Amino acid sequence: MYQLYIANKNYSSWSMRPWLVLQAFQLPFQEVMIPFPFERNTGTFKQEVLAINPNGKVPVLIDHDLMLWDSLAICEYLAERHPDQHLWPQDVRQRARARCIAAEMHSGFSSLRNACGMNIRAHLADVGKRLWQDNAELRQDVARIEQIWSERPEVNDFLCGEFSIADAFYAPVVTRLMTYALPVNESTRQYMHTMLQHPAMQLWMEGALQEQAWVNYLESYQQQPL
Ligand SMILES: N[C@@H](CCC(=O)N[C@@H](CS)C(=O)NCC(=O)O)C(=O)O
Repeated sequence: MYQLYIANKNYSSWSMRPWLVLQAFQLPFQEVMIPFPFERNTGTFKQEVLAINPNGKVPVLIDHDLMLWDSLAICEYLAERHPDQHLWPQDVRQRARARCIAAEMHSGFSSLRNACGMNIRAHLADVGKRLWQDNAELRQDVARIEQIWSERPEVNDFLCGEFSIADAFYAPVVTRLMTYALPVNESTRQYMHTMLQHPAMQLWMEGALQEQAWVNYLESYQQQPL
């Protein structure tokens, strides 16, 4: 049984990725939630994470005495440990593509990530409209994502055919496009629909919507409701 340490489902996009992989492939795991504090650098979040991971971040996967602290490395490890489950696509060309696009997400799209933080329960269409007008780099990030998504094998497919680690890496983008109501094309909307039908995606989003915690430093666009 693995243990996966995560932060709030509403906000923690890096936690979401390996969680979706574990859940989608029904690998045995126990979720351990360490919620973000109300304000940055307050509360016990950092101490609790540092107690298991010197890098001070989540997600963290524990497998007996092995501790892994990076979302992509965690997914690679799970793929190695469960080769029959095909966490990466079976086809060698799709597998290579899946690795490229997961790596591109892991190391890029900083404008989208910075301007449109994941916030599943929020509705920030007005903010999204303003950002879309003012932020050319955000528009470029979304255009590149739409290009990647449009190259999936069939319009009703996941990014590289069957659901894979690549889809888990783009899952937080699906929620961001909804939260900020960014303008996207028909093919993108179809992929979002495919992802939103996935039971693991639905489970994570239900969990996010049930959370009550307000993390002030991740809510730059709205005030805490009274
Ligand atoms: N490259 C890391 C990024 C992990 C990361 O930035 N995690 C955030 C949560 S989504 C975190 O722990 N932030 C807490 C902090 O920086 O204090 C990964 O892919 O796992």
